[in-house]
Amino acid sequence: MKTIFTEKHKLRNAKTELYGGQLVEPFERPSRAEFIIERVRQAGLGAIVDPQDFGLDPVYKIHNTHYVDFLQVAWDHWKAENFAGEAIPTTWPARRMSDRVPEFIEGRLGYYSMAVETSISDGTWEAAYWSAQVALTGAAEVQGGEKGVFALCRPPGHHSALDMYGGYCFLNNAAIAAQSLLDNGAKRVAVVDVDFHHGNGTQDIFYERNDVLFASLHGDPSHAFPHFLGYSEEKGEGDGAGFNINYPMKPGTRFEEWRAALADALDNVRHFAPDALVISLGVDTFENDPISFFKLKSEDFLTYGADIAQLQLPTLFVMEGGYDIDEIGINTVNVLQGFTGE
Ligand code: SP5
Ligand code: ZN
Repeated sequence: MKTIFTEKHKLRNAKTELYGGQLVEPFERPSRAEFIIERVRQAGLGAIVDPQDFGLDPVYKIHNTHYVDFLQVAWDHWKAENFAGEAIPTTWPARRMSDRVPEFIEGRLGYYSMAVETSISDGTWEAAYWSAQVALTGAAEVQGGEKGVFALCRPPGHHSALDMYGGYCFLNNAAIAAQSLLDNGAKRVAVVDVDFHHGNGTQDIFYERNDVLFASLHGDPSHAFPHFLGYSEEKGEGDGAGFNINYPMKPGTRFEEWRAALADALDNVRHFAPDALVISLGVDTFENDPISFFKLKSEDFLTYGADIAQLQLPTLFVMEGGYDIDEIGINTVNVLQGFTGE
């Protein structure tokens, strides 16, 4: 299996995350991708390929221009204010407030964010741009006839929506890739999100559409980030009614139960009969993940990779979360090796 990867991910290197009332080193850090690519090499998974540059047009199919413009200048505007730390919002348009976009950077950060842990820092935009290009290159490889491709995206994407960042995500790489598959010949695409967290951005983006089936397995939002989306009664609207499927699961969920939810999701994919499958691949379902509460073991990742392969669909794996740095390479590559069966 080919891996699409660029060292440009390192440009995303924020120093601070607001966690438990303190500024800590971000969980979403450059070493994550370094450990994954090291394991890809060690396991002999296949060729490691640089992304092509598809420009911003495919990004604008998913995100609006005023949001993308904001991402490109946010750090410069923040820096111009001579604040001591990284760009972190402090105020939001909560219930019954105005939806106007403020001019001052603190107001803009609040307007465009869905969570505060994700500091914006120098290089964030460039890394996010290339992360989307990694996903787009993966989509092109899948359409070129590859059975399975690994887009080693960093930063991740599934919490990002039309005009919204947060949850360590800026551009929704999986959604951008799914749309590109559709724009280049696929009639239907399924996105299955196996990251521990609900893929709120991807759900939101495709909620009223029937050409993309979205299924997400995740920690019950009543107990887990992003807290405000991901309940089972969210099934899609309008043309999209019935094309959004959520599997929220309780703290302490083990592989047996998780695997049964995956089997149901994959049954729905089979019934949908898509031309291609995108897997939002987060390995924060691991038992030792520092911010999550599922109990998957390393060998379980191999097992479910093989379950996904049973669909026999052209499949693009898009990297999302996973924060246990020691095992992130093993767990991620286990899914891919389970898929290829090698
Ligand atoms: C892509 C991805 O996995 N994003 C996740 C972002 C989660 N950020 C908020 C984490 C808050 C965790 N609180 C957990 C308390 C555990 N004791
Ligand atoms: Zn996650």
